[in-house]
Amino acid sequence: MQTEKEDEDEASCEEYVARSDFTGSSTDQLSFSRGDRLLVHAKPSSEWWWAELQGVIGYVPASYMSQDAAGEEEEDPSIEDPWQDEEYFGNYGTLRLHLEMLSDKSRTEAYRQVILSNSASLSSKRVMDLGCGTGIISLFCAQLARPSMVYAVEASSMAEYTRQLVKQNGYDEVVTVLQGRAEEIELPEQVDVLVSEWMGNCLLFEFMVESVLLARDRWLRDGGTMWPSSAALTFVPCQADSYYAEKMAFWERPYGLDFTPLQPLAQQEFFTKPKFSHIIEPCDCLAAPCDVISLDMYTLQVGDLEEMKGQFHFCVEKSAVFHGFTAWFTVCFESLEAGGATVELNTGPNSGPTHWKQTLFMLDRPVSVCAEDSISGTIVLQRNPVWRRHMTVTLHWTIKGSTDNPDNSQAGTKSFPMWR
Ligand code: GJV
Repeated sequence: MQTEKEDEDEASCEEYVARSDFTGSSTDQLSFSRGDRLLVHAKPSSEWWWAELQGVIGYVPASYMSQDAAGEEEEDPSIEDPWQDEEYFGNYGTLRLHLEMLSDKSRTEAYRQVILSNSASLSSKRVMDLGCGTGIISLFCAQLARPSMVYAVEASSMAEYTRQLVKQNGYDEVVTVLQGRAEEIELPEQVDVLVSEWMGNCLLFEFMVESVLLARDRWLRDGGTMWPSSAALTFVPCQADSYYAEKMAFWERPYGLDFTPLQPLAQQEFFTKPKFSHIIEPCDCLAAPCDVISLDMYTLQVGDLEEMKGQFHFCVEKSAVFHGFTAWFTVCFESLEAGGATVELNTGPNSGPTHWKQTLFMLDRPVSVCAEDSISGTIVLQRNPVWRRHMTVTLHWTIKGSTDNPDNSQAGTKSFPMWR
């Protein structure tokens, strides 16, 4: 295969310019600097290309490559907005996503509960609701408490309707809708409480949390309250029999024919990226879940988001086929009163369903594990340096057979782009 490629006409290579620095994490990946010109020989997947730099060949992440006209990379109009705001806020300007979020009872009731259980303390407080959407949290504040002012900030065109909803419900004295990016709007004063529903799939995807941190540093008074106050990403090794059967085992003998040559393609197509919208049953968990990343919303810094690392150690509880890992998140809302009850929104399999569901990371090959085996390793969430709402989740794991099962030891590693 390799030699055939080399025989190919030089003209089949394309020149690309690196958009930013990259350090390869294995021997078959190239390292390069922003502005380097690379010759791309092949594009075996949409994420990883086979490229050449100064005579050295290796894999490069496709998202770092830009096909600029020579020398124009500094101000190339083809470099899209790395936040993809037009598309992002365009989507939030329609009802589809708001309907999904408002129909999510666990989510919406959790925020309602936070307001309700703090209603006395919210009296005369100034609140900012960042990314208010249709304004539901701001409306709960006005309906259930007596804040002095709620600033409802929304960048999408939904803000125009939110203003109408506020008026229609008679709360326009309390709720002020500000249309614009939270990073750009001006408030007349700082606030006592910054509330936002910013969590994405696998907690961080979309990176709306960055907007929340920037608003915190600018608009939250010293000693003010963040809602949520903390967040955690939880991981568990799991079986995923039906998903595996549907996408991979299917090719073994459909209609009495051997379709297994398609399995590598199936792996590439279905298991390269995580599966959003997975629903894991508690019985699919092979061990007790473990928090791999914890965020303190008071101390977290924007720079911390570039790379977040965590560790896990699981003790397998039953013999099963280990297909992958499932992730979900929990956020906590501390009380405004010392000693007051904390409200929690848990999106895991032992809590009520939410529109986030769970996120499944499939291994390339399932592994049979037994009770008492251990699965330990690390997780790294690497924010995409170009596409700021995206990230790559890299997992390293080691399975150690128990003393009864010492042969069952192996290690693996896999990187999952979400999505770029
Ligand atoms: N400024 C203003 N509104 C925003 C911003 C921002 N920086 N970022 C997102 N929104 N939990 N993953 C708005 C967005 O338009 C949408 O209405 C809402 O916040 C997203 C909330 C749910 N998304 C999420």
